[in-house]
Amino acid sequence: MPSRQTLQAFLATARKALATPAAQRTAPLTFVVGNESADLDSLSSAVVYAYIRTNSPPHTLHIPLSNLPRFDLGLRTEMAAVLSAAGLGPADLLTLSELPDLDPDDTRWMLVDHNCLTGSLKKFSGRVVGCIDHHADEGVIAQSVRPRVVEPCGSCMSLVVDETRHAWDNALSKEVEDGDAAAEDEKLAKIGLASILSDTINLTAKEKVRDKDPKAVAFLRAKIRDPSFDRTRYFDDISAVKEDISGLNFRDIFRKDYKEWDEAGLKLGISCSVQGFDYLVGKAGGAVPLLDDLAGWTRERGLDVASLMTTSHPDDQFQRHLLVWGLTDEGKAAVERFGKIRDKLELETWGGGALDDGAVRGAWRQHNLGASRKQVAPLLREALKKS
Ligand SMILES: *[C@@H]1O[C@H](CO)[C@@H](O)[C@H](O)[C@H]1NC(C)=O
Ligand SMILES: *[C@@H]1O[C@H](CO)[C@@H](O)[C@H](O)[C@H]1NC(C)=O
Ligand SMILES: [Mn+2]
Repeated sequence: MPSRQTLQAFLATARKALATPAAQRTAPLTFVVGNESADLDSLSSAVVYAYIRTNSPPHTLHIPLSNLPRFDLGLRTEMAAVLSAAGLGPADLLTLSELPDLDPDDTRWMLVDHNCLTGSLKKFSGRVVGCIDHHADEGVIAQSVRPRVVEPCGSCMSLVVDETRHAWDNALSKEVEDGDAAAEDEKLAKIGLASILSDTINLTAKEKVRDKDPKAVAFLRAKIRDPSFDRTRYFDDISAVKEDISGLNFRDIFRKDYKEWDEAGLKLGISCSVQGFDYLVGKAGGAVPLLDDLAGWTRERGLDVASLMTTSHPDDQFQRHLLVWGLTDEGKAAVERFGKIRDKLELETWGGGALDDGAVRGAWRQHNLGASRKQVAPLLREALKKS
């Protein structure tokens, strides 16, 4: 029976393959890449799928690529925590920073957690050979590629597990070179479990969870033989890391989960934070230093309107906070227009007006808890339009 590498040795092999000069390569490089949002689901789906496929016939090396620059990997603290539970670290992953300038013809791409290549990877769009994703199908990828699994599910990882279930069992029945097979399987299962539990809030997010989520969780859980492993504690640990931004500076907090739009010639940027205004003001040492840091970020991005949205759960009560700031003359006018269309967000001045200036900057507790950035961004973009 052929053997397989440990997860760490596999990642080292992938790195070596990427560094091999084109003239010495005998076959195209096959990549597995996730969404440019580079969240836990994307990063870990790429690693898990690549490992299973590489260890299944026809044993083509699949290189898992993290869809972000190496510098930004440091912001993905939850991924670092999950890797560490598997005895790995961020240094084991490959990022866009290690991707050489490749001729698209020398490559093949398997997409996970998205179904349309973006950014610097767009030039490889003609070389997509497969896709597993839980976002809406943009219809860009040929119907003929295999696998082509694009369907709603709590986590893309659940679809990866479902699709590779048999390959998984066959691949993992092989002995491991320089390692213990059962231990390696546990590592892989833990990486898989993390994103499913995280994306589905421990399988409780009813509107997101589909049949394949609990099925994948049961499948992965059964591979973990460590009697001390406690699924709930694992979920709690990942959640705690996700919300721990104490080690980040404010620029990193503002760019960790950041999106930008150009609308009517104006630039809007919205940062999301997993800690509320109370925490952020406390961390900054006051409202003024917090606003100074935010102003620095808005200057760096050249924004007309900046927004900061937060989620938090003081005393187990879920809260949303929202700050909107008009920075240029046109941005200030947009914030004024926002004042007329923001009713549905059910806003109440936050902290007695500690972060408000009463005109071009408002900060509120948002009582409409259903409105995430997906709902708030269109309102702000509407306000940017001069009418
Ligand atoms: C990437 O993920 C985000 C958030 O999960 C989603 O909104 C977006 O559509 C995805 N991108 C693609 C190209 O599928
Ligand atoms: C997570 O789900 C498990 C199984 O349903 C349950 O026993 C546990 O209490 C849940 N934990 C949390 C923190 O929600
Ligand atoms: Mn996802």
